[in-house]
Amino acid sequence: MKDFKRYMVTSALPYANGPVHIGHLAGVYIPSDIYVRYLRLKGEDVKWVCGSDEHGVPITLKAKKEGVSPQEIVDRYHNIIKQSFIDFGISVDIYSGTSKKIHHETASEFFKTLYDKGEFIEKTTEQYFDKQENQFLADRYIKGTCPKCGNEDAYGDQCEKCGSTLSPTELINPKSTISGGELALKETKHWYLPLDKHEPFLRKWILEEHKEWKPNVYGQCKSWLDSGLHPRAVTRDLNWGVPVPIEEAKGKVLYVWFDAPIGYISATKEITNDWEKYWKDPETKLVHFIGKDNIVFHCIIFPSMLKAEGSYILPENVPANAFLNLENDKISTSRNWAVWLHEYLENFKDKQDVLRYVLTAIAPETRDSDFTWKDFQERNNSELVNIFGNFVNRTLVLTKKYYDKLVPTPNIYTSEDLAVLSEIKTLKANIEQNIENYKFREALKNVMQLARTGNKYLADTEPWHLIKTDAERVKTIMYVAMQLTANLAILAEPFMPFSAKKLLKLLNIEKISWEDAGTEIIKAGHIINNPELLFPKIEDKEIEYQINKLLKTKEENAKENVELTAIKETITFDDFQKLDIRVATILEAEKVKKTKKLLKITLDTGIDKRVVVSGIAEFYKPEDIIGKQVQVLVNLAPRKLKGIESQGMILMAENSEGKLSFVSPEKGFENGGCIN
Ligand code: B3M
Ligand code: ZN
Repeated sequence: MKDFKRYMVTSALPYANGPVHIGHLAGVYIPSDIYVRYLRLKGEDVKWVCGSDEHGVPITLKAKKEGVSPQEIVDRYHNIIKQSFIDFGISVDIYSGTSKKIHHETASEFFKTLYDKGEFIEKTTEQYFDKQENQFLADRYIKGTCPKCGNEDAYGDQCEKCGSTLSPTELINPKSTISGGELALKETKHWYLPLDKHEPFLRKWILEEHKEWKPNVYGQCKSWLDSGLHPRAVTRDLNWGVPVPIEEAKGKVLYVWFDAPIGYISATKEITNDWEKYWKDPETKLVHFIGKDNIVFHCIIFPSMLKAEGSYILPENVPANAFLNLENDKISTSRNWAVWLHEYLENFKDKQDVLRYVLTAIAPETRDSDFTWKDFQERNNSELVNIFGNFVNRTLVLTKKYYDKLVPTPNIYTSEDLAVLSEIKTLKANIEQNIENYKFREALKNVMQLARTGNKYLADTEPWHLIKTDAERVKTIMYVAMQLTANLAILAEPFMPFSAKKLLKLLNIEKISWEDAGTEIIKAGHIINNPELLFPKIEDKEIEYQINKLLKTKEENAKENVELTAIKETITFDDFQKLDIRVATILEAEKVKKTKKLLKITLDTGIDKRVVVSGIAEFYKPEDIIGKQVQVLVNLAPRKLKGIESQGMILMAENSEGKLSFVSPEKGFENGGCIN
């Protein structure tokens, strides 16, 4: 392992178009906070930066919708996010933002350097232009019919029904999602970063030199590299962002993913004149904390930019996490399926550490994980209250009771005492190793193990009985328990800083450092303060309140979905008459190979036998639907899906959650019967 002189830590810049929720905390901000707090306690030279990502199309759209300027949106959410971070003890050295002048200058300069070095290629291509809105559209804002599965709601970059990656020009009947209007292809010139040129370097740097990266990160990089890199446009036709600093590119801005990571550098400039030391000296260890959807940007694109620039160091590690779900459902801002940090605090005042604890204990470090309110309560009551809190409280209360808050002088240690004291050392070493390897869940388990050890030690030695028969022995026991408690205050600090601080106050200790941990920290004769409870119990009714709140959200979403799909535009009877819908019976069904959703179904329509390919495999097993009667649109123009000609469409009902169901006639209807 290389020895580093200093650390530069970055955490993904949250988009300033919404508040932050538990998923953000669990995935990125708590892990990085633990890491940095640990480094600081060790006395390392570390800078940690974050800020809002204030560019990009979603922000401009939100602004348009509300009839305000993008800057207004950005300022609003920047402040909310910043406050949430402060409230939860996310101890960044700076929470900046990418609409600041210093960032515009830094990003602009960075682009200019690459431009002058000839690191870009220029390409003129045809892109979709929304005539009504008078703007080019990002792929996500174009919708149309998927050429592969016929889904009419496919996006310009992806079809969510069949999972194919698309480009907007592949869509049939593309429309603007902003104006709903027609699109025209128009020529436009952009600057591309030739990732293909950097491929050999990336292969060597990641695949050979960074085999220690987390398997999910390494694996994603490998699969990107193996499928071949292509030039990637780093400019956009948009009026919100960092203007491209060349004459020819008037009216264009830098692609948000080009400027955002440079935001890390801009923010560092704001906090130290020595910023270059942190970004350019090979003795600096650069670590990016991110979520899994940002891997390619931090492992492939940003490093290519840094490499092309030439004077920067590259990240030593990119410990990306998977996603956190909420009550078994994907967290979603648009469906309001989230626990928002500012709302949490309204209901659980002063319980930041409980959330920090639970989110670390269930952190999505290797795969997606699930937050449930029941588990939250359970972990608080049976772990924080019963184990950690209980041990600490017993130690403090007994010390007050037996010695009037004075730490007693120990006598000779028994093997039991020595075992406990040496376990502190072992656990400290384990915690260090786990934190340094980004295994924060494990590290937290080590901390809890220390509290468990303390509880067991007291339960085994029973000072409350012994005090009547062997008061001298109790002095040693309480002295050892006190050392354990003080060690807990240090070792738990990175994870639960508020409780650690409170505990230190109860112990009447002012300054701590990581170095002290593992030793006998509190001297005999030291006077502690009056005991107080660290963690109160969480009652059933508090949890029921949260669960009900989520149930309400579910109901509202369902209602809204029904409203959304309720009424299409009016058509005439003649329009309807054009549809030839028949009753048919399913004769055969099988899965279409290499697809998740498609079934190949042979039908008896009463008129003929025909094959239809239908996207229902997630809801029906082939063997279960043979013999079933369904409704089929028989005069739909045939089309090929995965090489199979589909001659019609089975009508399905879709509910608010996207579940599909056949619309079957009552039993035993004759095939070929018309629906009209
Ligand atoms: N703004 C966050 C996200 O994808 C994105 C991170 C930028 S880090 C430079 O949610
Ligand atoms: Zn599709």
